Amino acid sequence: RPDLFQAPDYYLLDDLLTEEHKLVRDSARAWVKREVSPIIEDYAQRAEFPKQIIKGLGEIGGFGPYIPEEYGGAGLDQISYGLIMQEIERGDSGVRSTSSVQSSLVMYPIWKFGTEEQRMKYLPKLATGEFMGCFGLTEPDHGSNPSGMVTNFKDMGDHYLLNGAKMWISNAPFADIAVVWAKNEEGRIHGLIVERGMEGFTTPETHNKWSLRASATGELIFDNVKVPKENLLPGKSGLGAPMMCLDSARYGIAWGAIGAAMDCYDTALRYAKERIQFDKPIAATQLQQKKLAEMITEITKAQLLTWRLGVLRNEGKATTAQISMAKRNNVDMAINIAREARQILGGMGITGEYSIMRHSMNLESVITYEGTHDIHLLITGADITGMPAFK
Ligand code: TGC
Ligand code: FAD
Repeated sequence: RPDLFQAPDYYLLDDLLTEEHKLVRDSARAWVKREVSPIIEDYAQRAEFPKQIIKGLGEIGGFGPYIPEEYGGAGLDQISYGLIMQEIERGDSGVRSTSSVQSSLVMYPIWKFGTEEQRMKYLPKLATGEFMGCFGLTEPDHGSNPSGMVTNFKDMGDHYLLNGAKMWISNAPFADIAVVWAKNEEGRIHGLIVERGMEGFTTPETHNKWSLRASATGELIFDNVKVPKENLLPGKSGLGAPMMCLDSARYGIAWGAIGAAMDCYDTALRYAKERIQFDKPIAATQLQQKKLAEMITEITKAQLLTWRLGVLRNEGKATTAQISMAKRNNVDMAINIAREARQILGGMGITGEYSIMRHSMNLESVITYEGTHDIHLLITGADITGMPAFK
């Protein structure tokens, strides 16, 4: 019932937002209600990404919300960026994935580490969705530990020769460009822009996912791909470069997860008020009230945590560990709410008539990608003890 959606705002958080924040959020919300919610279940069932929404995603600031306007971005602050992610993920985590990847994993590294020529060539077209991008960090044998990657490139004088493979790459099957992280002959990680059509570059799709079905996932295979030298991102090398992109994307996911949780809570609350069993609404029973009361409590805590993180990001003060805490907490919160909300709907909860089961399955990917639930706990552990347990 997307027409009936209301965002829970139990602690009057709207008072902390500017008029611009509310305008940006409300436009994104209206667009999601109109363009995403009515069609997304069907696309998820068919395991297909709805390409017709790309233009609209660009128009609501879903591609590069905080990238400066001179490069085609929306030039917004971090809270607006977060609110856009929240509204998109209220519709579907897979659509938010496309937005996160394009914004924080493709546009951000080109903006931060690219040359002026690279920025002008790619960013305006990425901002409108004329170009779509993907981000290749994960490999078949190196997921949580990307520094072990084996994808590599050699300097051949007038070009680089790229070999290797990336796995689990969102948007890969249809992306026009890929920002790929690979090691040079000295073992140093660099970012390269690989374009569709380069000989030896293929992007086979990953099928049979039970999660994020409306998002296209694939591999990136590099078999002696000749990459022009001007496609190397010169501004930063080492694992820190992709990690900076992840900081930005994980921050957006922390907001996005709240959107998925809000939609589950809202749907469950409405259903519980209307569903009559034993001659009264199930919302009048203590057990269902416990579930709903705990949901709104957890959503409210996540909203406050994330709003504060947004302020810190605006001030340039948010640390990687603070972002990890929010990503981990909020996705875990959302997945638990999805599970409880599904139960409130009884048998109806397992159908595609309602969005909850789709959110629940989607969140299984969200809790794994961009650093697993465990890895984010270990990042917090390393931060507070100074003793990284993953070494
Ligand atoms: P570690 O020794 O900690 O660091 C290596 C070097 O990197 C630097 N660094 C950072 N620099 C800037 N910003 C950050 N956030 C940084 N984090 C690390 C660090 O200072 C160091 O620099 P230097 O000069 O001393 O060499 O690295 P480690 O190898 O021990 O790994 C740490 C660990 C495990 C936390 C990290 O590798 C990690 O986060 N792993 C999880 C992997 C992950 O998140 N992959 C995501 C792939 S992309 C994706 O999932 C997209 S999903 C699609 C969607 O978003 O919708
Ligand atoms: P592994 O690293 O093998 O982890 C398996 C388990 O071991 C996990 O539970 C993990 O927490 C645990 N574990 C690992 N190390 C430790 C440790 N030191 N201590 C304790 N436990 C540990 N990647 C990209 O680069 N680009 C993308 O666009 C992208 N999109 C994705 C889309 C989807 C739908 C999915 C599912 C994944 C995507 N990924 C992408 C990959 C994602 O980032 C990885 O799946 C994730 O980082 C985990 O890596 P892994 O799957 O290899 O699991």
